[in-house]
Amino acid sequence: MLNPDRFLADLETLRGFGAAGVGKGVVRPAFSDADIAARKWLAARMAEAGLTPQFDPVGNLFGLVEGPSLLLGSHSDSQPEGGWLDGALGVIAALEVARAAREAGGPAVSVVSFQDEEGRFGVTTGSAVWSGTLPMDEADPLTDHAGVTYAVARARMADLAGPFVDPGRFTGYVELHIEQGPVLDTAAEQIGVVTDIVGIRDMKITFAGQQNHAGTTPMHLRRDAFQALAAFNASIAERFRNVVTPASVWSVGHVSLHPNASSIVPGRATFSMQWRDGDADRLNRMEAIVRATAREIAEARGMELSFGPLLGLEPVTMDARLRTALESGAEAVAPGRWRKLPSGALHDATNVAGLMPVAMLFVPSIGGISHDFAEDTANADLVAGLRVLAQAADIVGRG
Ligand code: HGY
Ligand code: MN
Ligand code: MN
Ligand code: MN
Repeated sequence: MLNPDRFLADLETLRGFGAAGVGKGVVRPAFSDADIAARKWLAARMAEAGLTPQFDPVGNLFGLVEGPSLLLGSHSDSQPEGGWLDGALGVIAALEVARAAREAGGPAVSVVSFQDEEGRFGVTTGSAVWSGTLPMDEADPLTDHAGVTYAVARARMADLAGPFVDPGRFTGYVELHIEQGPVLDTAAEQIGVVTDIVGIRDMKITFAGQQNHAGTTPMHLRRDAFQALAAFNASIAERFRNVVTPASVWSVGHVSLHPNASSIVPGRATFSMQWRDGDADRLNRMEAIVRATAREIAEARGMELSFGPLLGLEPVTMDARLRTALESGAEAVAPGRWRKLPSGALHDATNVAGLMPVAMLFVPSIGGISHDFAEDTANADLVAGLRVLAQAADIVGRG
């Protein structure tokens, strides 16, 4: 029997790994001590549930049943400042559904916690490597913002690593997640059945000028890398204007100035430029504008310009059969209090969609807040999500 108390207790235990900041905040980036400890605990919890835990070479953790099964899960790494539910909810709900199914002779369900969904090294790195969209030799040289390579980070888990799990053993993938936006909370609804997931592009850009004394260098002679970055950021919205829609989004989320000192004209500015949209053509047109704008600014200001690797994922549509199962579950658990909606956040489901049918469901985020310590969801909504996931697994299992 599905046990909501056991599910909520496991979620609380997982929160204890990397608990930080105010409220229910979590700092558990991929391959950190807290993340590795959490994965070891998860593996033990899977084994107790009668699943066979298996780590792969990039830190993804599976809890497997024998024979063909439906795969449920999400990720258990967090943003550098994250909440307790982003990813964790889908993993622990999957564990509870699989455990209850084993106890009661329910459908064959396996569990996964993907690694580095939050993009310390790339975009949804663990599921991207597992699904083959990101070759290992391209992943290994990727660096985090401190310059640590993926190869070095994943070596921290080398003692746990087994072979990659064969995706062919899974009949489909369903991921429960918090919405991370305001739609369900504002409408006082409990469940969102996802229709599509946006696509994304993410690229590091560097302007290199001339580092110099901030007191003696006349303004007109400076080649100030921060001013180039500021000019880029100030002009990009206008440059995008004829291409984007109200659903398009972009962010400069990480900035690093060198040497980052009050009395030095910055010689180098490296920043992340990320953009998302539901339309692949539009993502490409935005890329052309990003590159052209950076080039023009570099030329006008005497900067050297370099672009890092362009990382990205295409928009995907959810599988109709799995979606219908989720819709039936939603109507049974939360009659009249659910809707269909697209996802503006990325998920491992995007990568898995290249291998098998996938679907997703959301529960509300209080105040629409996520990627912040304040992220939270009412217990009743967490449990509603668990119940819909279990019902959908049942429906799919019965064929
Ligand atoms: O950024 C995202 O959409 C995801 O939470 N990693
Ligand atoms: Mn997530
Ligand atoms: Mn996230
Ligand atoms: Mn001096």
